[in-house]
This record gives sequence, structure tokens and C-alpha cells, in this order.
Amino acid sequence: MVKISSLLILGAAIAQQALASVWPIPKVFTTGCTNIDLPSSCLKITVDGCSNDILDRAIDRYKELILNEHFKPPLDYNVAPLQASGSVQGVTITVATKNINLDLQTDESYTLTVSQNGTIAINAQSTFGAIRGLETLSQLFISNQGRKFIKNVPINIQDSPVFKYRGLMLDTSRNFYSIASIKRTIDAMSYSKMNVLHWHIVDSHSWPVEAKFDPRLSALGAYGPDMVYTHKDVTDIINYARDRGIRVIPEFDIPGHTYAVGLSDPNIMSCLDVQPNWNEYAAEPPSGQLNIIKPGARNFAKNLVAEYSSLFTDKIFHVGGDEVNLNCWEKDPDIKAHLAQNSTDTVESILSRFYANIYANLKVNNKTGMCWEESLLEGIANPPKDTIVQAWLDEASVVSIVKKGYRVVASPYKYMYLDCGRGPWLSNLYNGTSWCDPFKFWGHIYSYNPYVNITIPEEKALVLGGEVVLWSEQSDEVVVDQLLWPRAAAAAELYWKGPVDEKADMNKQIENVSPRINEFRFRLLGRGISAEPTQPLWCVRNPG
Ligand code: CP6
Repeated sequence: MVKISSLLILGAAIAQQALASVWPIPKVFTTGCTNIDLPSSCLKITVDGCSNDILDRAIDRYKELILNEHFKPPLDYNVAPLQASGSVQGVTITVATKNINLDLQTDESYTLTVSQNGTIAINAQSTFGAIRGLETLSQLFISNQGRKFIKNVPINIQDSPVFKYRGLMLDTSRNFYSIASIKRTIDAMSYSKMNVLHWHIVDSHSWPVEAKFDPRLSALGAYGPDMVYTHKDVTDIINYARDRGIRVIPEFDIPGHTYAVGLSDPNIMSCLDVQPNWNEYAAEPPSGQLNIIKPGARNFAKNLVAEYSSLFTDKIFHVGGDEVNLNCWEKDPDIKAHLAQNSTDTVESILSRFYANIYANLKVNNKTGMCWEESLLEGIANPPKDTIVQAWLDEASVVSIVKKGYRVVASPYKYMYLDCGRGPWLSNLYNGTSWCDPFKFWGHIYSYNPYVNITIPEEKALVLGGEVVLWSEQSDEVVVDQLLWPRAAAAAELYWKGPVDEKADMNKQIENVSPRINEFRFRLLGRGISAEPTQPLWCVRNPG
């Protein structure tokens, strides 16, 4: 009995090895022991059943990628020449439905079979499932002695994600990111099967997006005329992401983190640019929050939600709500005057009405709201129950959010903040370490379990998934690849295949995965993503 079970475990280990370079690892797969090659510079991919522009473009992309990519496992100079017992004949894709909606219902499951006679089949319920299958197929190819092979054929893969929401947040306010670098990030997300780009597009430091309702916002709030995303740019990015099965969820962070709004309309602001004791008014300088008592501020929020609800086509609209500072409003002369006249009001009740107004605007524009977890604290905001709440303060927040009945996206900063570990950006923020130090290595990200202390199935169902987050006080397009990759891919696999077994030895599990994330890092390099190394090449030369 002992023998049989250990043989089974050994068998599973060999099967894992056989799909060495696929990231994230598919849910279920079996492999064989022959190889097939890709004989010519031509790969036939045909669609059986429902096709559409998105799938047609994906097929063209993956054809190009498979034909042009020459992925070799690192240090393969000693690898024996592979023999092929057959050749790829072609790929047939079958998609069951015409549905091309990208939302929490999108079915990303697929099956992929590679048979010994060289026929390859991808079956999926939706276009986006087929695109996930094409990505996996592309990662099965390896180069050997100038030829391309799929090893360990026949291969049978049945794959689907555990979590519906596998996101990455990019902050384009603190520093600017070119459209090319955003698209490159979307490419890398698609290579690791992530499906949400959370675009934290504005913040206190700059307003880099065109606003038709008030052109001054970008004219005065952006870092320069060449650092503005026009409506056309935004649509271009949304379409680019959608082609890769990635939703774009915009965040317009209000009422805090809004100093840049004051550059065009200081009248609707409170505690604007308080110096030098900004820290009594804001989490970081420059201070400034919308003046929640002013009709002009309410109107600003209304116009903002209206304009960007139609520009950003996703159903979900993130309204921020993080790190508001009540002291900012308590010291505001307009608010003080209002409170003197209205004895039943408080700063909290004014803020509560302001939030209610924001959520009413979202409803008018047919959006589902998303917010940072502070909106649930102290019962001020009371967002509608269908609002998605993003947890970042603590792992335990995920539990308290689902206990309140809200759906949650997990981004605990101790695991998911990728900008951490590079010290302070302002000398007066210095207190030994700063922000979210230390740096999070990929294995730490990988070890996170969003289900910790959540056992009831109904509560587990409220955990939609998670997000890695790149704040940009100290990052821009020059360093974005190194900061995101391959660490974001660690989160991508965690949310695709589910968390690792907490009861098993965590170090051992991370060690088992490390050769594969290392290979994925080299695959990213080959695809133009400047991912950072995770280990010395020595580990490749001396495995185990
Ligand atoms: N900007 C905004 C930030 C942060 C948040 N919101 C932040 C806070 C603490 C750390 C890192 C980033 N820079 N708008 C919090 C959600 Cl440690």
C-alpha cells in the first residue's frame, strides 16, 4: 500500500516536470513520452464553430508568437538533440458560445490535447477560454538545436481558473507610463493569464487623463502635454486589453488623494497643499481633498462619473475612498461654518452623504462600484451591497469584509504591494524603513492564502480573487518590467490554481515551483519583458 501511494506521488511529480515551462500550471494534465516537431515556418490554426474578430486576431498573434519565439530552457548547451516521432499537423479551435462579454461570468476554461499524430485541439466555452488555451499551447513549444518541439506527447490538459478576478494595479499618477509600456504590461499579464488591469489613473500628484467636462484638469494637472491619455488612447488600451481577455477597471480616487484637482479648481478643495505639516492632513504630500460640503465638489464627482463611465466600458468602476483624513475637513472654514449653522450634522454625516451621492451617480450610469476597504470602516460610506471592496490593510480585512456580506478583492500590502522595499522617496518620510518595506520576494507572494480563516462556502464565494499593486512614487516605465515580473506572475498562478496547501511545508512548495517560475522568467525575456532574475543560474546547473 505504501509502495503504491509513493509510486503515485512519484508519477505526479514526473507529470509536473513534463509541463515544466507552463505558467500558471494547468489544473489537470497528463503527458506521454514522445516528441513532435513543428516542421515548417507555417502553422495552421483553424476555427470550428463560433469565431469573431477577437479570436481571429488572437490566432494571428499566437501564430506569429509560436513561429518567431525560440524559447530554450536556460543553460541548455548540454541538452541532447531531441528526436521527433511526428510533426504538428495543425490546430483546431472549437468555441461553444458566441459570448464575448468580459465580466465575472466569463468562462475561461479550456481543454487542450496534443496527439501523437500531430493534431492539436483546443475546446472552450468562450473566446477567452480559447485564448487561454492558445497561451498554454504557445508555452508548450521549446527550441532545440534550431528546431521547435512539443515534448512529452500525447498531452491532455483540462484547465480553468479557481478565481474569477486576477488583477494587477498600475498607478499612472505619481509617475507617467507611456502607452507602449502599459500595452507591454498587458501583454505580460496575458502570458500569465491575468484578467483585470486596475488602472489607478489619477491621484494627488498628477491628472494624466483628458477630461472633456473640464479640460483644465489635464491641462494644468498633467505633468505635461505629452503626458496625457486622451479618450482615444484610453479606448485603444481598453481594446488592446480586451483582445487579450483582460478587463480594464478604472479608478478615480475621491474624495482623498485629489490635490491635482485643486490645480484647476481650488474652490472645491479642502486643506489644499498645507505646508509644512501636511502629515496632519494627508497620508503623503501634497495634501488636498475634495471639499465635501461644496455643491461644486458634488458636481465634480457627478461629471467625473458620467464622463468616465461611458469612456471605460467595464461594468465595474472603482471610486477609491482610501486614506481620507477627517482632520482636513474638521479644519476647513466652509465646513466649520456649515457645522455652526447645522447642529445635527458632523463631518462624518457630511461625508456619508457625499459617498451616498457618489454611489447614486454610479447607479445612474449603470455601474457596479468598487472601493478601497476604508469605505467600510467606521460605517461612514455604507456602499451598496453589490460593491466590490478591495482589502489592502491586513490579511484579516478579507475576513471582516466577507462577514459584512461584501465581495472582496484581496491585495494585502504585506504580500501584494510590489513597489515596497526601496526606502522613502521624501527625506522627511524617513524613519529607518518606510512605506511598505521590505521588498516582497515572489515566493512570499505565492504563499498568500486569501481564504485564511474563511471556511463557510458562502463566504468563500465572496472572495473574487486578488490583485498585485504597483504604486508609482518610485516607479515608472523604465523599471516597471523588473518590478512587476516575474513577481506578478506568482500572484497570477496563485489566483489561477488556488493557494498552496498551508499545512504542507511552505519552503518545500516554493522550492518545487522555483525552477518553473525561473523558466517562465526566461520566456518573458524572450517576449520582450525585462523580468528580473529570481535565482543564480547556478541553480539551473545544479538542480535539486
Ligand atoms: N496611494 C493611494 C498610495 C497608497 C494608497 N492609496 C499606499 C498606502 C500605503 C502603502 C503603500 C501605498 N500610495 N492612493 C493606499 C491604498 Cl504602504
